Amino acid sequence: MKLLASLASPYTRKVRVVLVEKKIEFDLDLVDVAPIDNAVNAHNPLGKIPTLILDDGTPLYDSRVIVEFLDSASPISRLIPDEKRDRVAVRRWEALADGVVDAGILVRSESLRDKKERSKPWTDKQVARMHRGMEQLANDLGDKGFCHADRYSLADIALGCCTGWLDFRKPGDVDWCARYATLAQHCLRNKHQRQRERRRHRLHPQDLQVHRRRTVRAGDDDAREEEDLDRVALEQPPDQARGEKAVVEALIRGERLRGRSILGRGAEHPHAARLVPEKHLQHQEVHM
Ligand SMILES: N[C@@H](CCC(=O)N[C@@H](CS)C(=O)NCC(=O)O)C(=O)O
Repeated sequence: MKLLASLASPYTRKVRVVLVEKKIEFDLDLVDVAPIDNAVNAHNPLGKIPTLILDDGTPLYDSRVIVEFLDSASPISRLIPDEKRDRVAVRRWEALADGVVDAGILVRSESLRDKKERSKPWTDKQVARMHRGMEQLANDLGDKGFCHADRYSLADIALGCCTGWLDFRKPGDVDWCARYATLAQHCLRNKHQRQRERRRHRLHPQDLQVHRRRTVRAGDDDAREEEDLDRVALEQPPDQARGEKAVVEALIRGERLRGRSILGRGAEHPHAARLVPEKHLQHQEVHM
């Protein structure tokens, strides 16, 4: 599958982190969505990124639909709970974090217009919306380690992409992470914890298994820091990646997995059974 993306896009980053957490292999195509005619229009009438193109050519958008698809496509690292109320709570975190980013993007776009064309009341309204959103996120987080139910979920990813982007672009010239320090700390804590987990499994950069191909270069140098974070997240041991890859590929093809039969070569995939217990392998289907 192929992700049409830009390295600086916070919504795309959310999808990239989910792909990495789910250990799903993908190609990354960097596209420039600024021109009226761009490479995304042919796949997504809205001309927006992220757009995910499945192996059969089906395009998926927007980021919330894509993450839902990816989470249901593989049982590895479930990020959206099954239980309805938990599910809604996690999706609400995502909606709020994305909503703050939506307002931040409007502020940034306005600031890029010619000075005499800018509207201060419009910018003020969006900045006020961002502050209300950040306050709500900070209140909801309190002193908890994770956004929802004491475990890492899509809510933590969405929050991390939100504060990461605010720190990167600083829309409205506000130092958002200094102002909402608990939110920034949550993201840093999560990032370091996940880096430690990967180190504990003795992962090295040369073990990188997810191949990233760039067919179009957007030339956004500002995004180098974003790329570094993903590079850390992309590390995983090769044998584990191979075992998981077999499972994930089968699931994405829509095959119903039963026990270990689809893996067949259990000995060649020592991690597959551990990572995907039989009870999880049953009744698994790709939901579109
Ligand atoms: N709600 C969408 C937002 C996507 C979005 O606005 N992406 C921006 C990049 S960060 C984009 O493609 N903008 C192009 C444009 O508006 O022309 C999602 O979650 O995927």
